[in-house]
Amino acid sequence: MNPPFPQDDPLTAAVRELVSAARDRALDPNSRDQLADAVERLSGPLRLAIAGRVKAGKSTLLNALVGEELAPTDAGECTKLVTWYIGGHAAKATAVHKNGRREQRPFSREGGALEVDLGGPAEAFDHLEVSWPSSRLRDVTLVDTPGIASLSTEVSERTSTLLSAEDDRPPVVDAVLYLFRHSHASDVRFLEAFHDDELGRGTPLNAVGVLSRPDEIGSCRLDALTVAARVADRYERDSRIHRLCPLVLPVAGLLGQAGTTLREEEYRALATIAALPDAERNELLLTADRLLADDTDVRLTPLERGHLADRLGLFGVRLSVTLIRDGTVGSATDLAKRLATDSKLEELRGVLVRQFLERSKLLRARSALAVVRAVLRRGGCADADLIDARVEEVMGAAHEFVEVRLLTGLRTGTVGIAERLEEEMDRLLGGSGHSIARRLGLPENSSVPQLLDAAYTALDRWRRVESSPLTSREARIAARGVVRTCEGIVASLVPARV
Ligand SMILES: Nc1nc2c(ncn2[C@@H]2O[C@H](COP(=O)(O)OP(=O)(O)OP(=O)(O)O)[C@@H](O)[C@H]2O)c(=O)[nH]1
Ligand SMILES: [Mg+2]
Repeated sequence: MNPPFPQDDPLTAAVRELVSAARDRALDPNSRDQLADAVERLSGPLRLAIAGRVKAGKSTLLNALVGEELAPTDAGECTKLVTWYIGGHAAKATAVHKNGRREQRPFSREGGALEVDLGGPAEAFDHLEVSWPSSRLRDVTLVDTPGIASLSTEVSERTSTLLSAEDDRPPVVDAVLYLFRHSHASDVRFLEAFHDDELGRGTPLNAVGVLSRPDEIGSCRLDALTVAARVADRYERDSRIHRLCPLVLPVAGLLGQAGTTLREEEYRALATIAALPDAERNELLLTADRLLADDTDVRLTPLERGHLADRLGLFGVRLSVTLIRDGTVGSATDLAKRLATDSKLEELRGVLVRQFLERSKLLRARSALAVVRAVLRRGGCADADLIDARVEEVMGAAHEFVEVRLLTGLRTGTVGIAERLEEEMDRLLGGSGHSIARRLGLPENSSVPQLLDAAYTALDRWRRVESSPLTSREARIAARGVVRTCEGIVASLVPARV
């Protein structure tokens, strides 16, 4: 018998019961293990992969999100491996072999990032698991992936395998943060592959885009981040990208990482540059090469300047020096705060909470059902018809799944709703964020009466669409889904008013 899970919401409880029933009917050890793992995952942290092209800044962003330098960011054996960072009591590294064998490996942390001694070439392993005591890893496991479209197809394949479902295998992660550096065909192809199937693969609900290394746009000029915000906006509106990942945020991982880990001596070095005479300072900050040159008589060694360039990038050094010079910041703490703000890391955290963590139960339930479906497809479970019918039943009964189905249908053009209503429908169903304010298209700090007013208006409108004789059958079903969403919003706001 299963242990009781009093904290389970009705959806998780139904899925847990269903996956456990399938596990008890598994016809081979592999299917049983997969289903048992799926049951475990229902109560585990959300698995979020950070993916993108080579050198997009994935590992740097992961470090910034954890607030510690963990993931190695230069070329080494470990950057070729998928690495999971899991919250745990003790720090340890486990290499998982291709045949599933797990082996604890020694690691060091001298130059900052973790260096795991794999004891063999990366190709010999499936992935690496790093357990680390960090509160930031409590609700989410971060999965660092090798760059796609890399020189080595083997490495690219590993990443695609992790992120997409194959016929007999569900996806390993629940959600993905996808880093774009610049518009590139392979970015869109990658997202499309991840988006194929409503249940197992990416949907607008489990992919968020990040325009990475935004500080480098336009030769690292001081207005780079403003320009980047416009570029991200354009990406967001690009219909191909929007369909696959509705939000694109510019996030400077390097600045974010520096913002959480800036040291006093780094601040002093920046202040030394700020104090230089104008001509000398301008010359030094002209290009990355000038900053590192050894023919200048600044009181910092090329090594010290190289360190600043690695930690902050040319933009970060320029910005910090400007802020120190004009007196906007007067200490390492001030500067760290400002860098963290400018990096937009907090915005990203907010979006992750909205898009993923608040929906994590749904995403995990989806992943678990995908496992059941995969096992059923390859005949790994007895009473297949019965279990399949239960999957359909659970998916039909949970309104969250209805929303996902409608959103997917909307984006693939199969719900038959009038074009002028599409945008609102997308928003109400949570396509751009799960919070009530986001769904209603209002600012996050709106008052309950404002929200309620908008919710009643939307409810009214969608009831009319549902009952209109001009509405087609498919569109009526879709409108009914939106009405239910609006009713849910109203119901959740009404008790807050009294
Ligand atoms: N200027 C700037 N540089 C960045 C930023 N993020 C990462 N970098 C630099 O870009 C290089 C690659 O960063 P990584 O974090 O290793 O990128 P990655 O995507 O993990 O690379 P691979 O794993 O090798 O594909 C490093 O030199 C980073 O310092 C950023 O926001 N701004
Ligand atoms: Mg990396």
